[in-house]
Amino acid sequence: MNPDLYSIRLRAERSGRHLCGAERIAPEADLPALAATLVARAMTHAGGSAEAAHCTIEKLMGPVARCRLPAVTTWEVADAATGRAAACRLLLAAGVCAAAAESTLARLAEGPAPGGLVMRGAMLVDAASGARLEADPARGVRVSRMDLAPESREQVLAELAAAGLNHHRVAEALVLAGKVLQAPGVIAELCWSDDPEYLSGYVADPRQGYQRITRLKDAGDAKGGRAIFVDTRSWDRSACVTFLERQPLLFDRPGQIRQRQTWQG
Ligand code: WAQ
Ligand code: MG
Repeated sequence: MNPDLYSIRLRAERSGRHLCGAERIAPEADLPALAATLVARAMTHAGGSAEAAHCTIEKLMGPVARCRLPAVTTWEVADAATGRAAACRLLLAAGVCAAAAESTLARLAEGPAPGGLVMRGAMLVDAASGARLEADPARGVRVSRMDLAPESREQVLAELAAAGLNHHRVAEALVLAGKVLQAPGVIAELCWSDDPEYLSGYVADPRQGYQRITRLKDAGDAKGGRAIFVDTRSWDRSACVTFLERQPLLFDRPGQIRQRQTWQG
């Protein structure tokens, strides 16, 4: 019998704005220590320490599905401009049209929320037109209730670390992308961090998996975000958003991890 599982989430604010959010899925016994870890992260964030933080804990009813993480590829690029060109190419290969890929890259670079700010969640983008579909362009869609499976967490993290993927951001982004790729109607995701010192990002799609790009912006740039591209021809918005925001999902094994490769323009 597996123990009951809980979703624990923390979101933090500073100067009246979203600063960061983090979440885990864990058995009850782990919650006190996890709450401390999440609070510590919010108080030592690169964007300054949190001035307000909200922690939510919620018991997950019923069994939670387990699945495999996406395959990982790492593309080495010389600079951010090459990285963005690579991201554009990978999005086209995933079925996103050129205008949608280009306009979305430009929006992430400018800050996709109103006023050129960073969003709390992800943009939803029509892969055929580039139109934004999220109800609230400041909040976007928050992908939530996903984690590594508690019983295999250490093993999966060790396997990622053995392949040189030991930054906590990689594991977290891989889990998030793994969930995004299973949402109905999603054909790709594009992401880079809003952390001014974390310059890598990724394009993910169901066929190629999680394709890391070593540089998508320059140091000191605090803009970033996520875009989830959907095929609207047979798309059920509410099914897609409900899956992304609410359906619990755990990952209990890594996908294939490919060797680092140099991107040849
Ligand atoms: N759901 C939807 N969007 C989110 C979520 C979420 N749960 N969390 C963050 N975002 C959006 C939000 O707009 C943030 O500003 C943006 O993504 C970036 O978030 O080396 O660390 O947590 O393999 O700063 C990529 C790892 C790291 C690349 C990305 O994003 C690699 C990262 P951050
Ligand atoms: Mg961040």
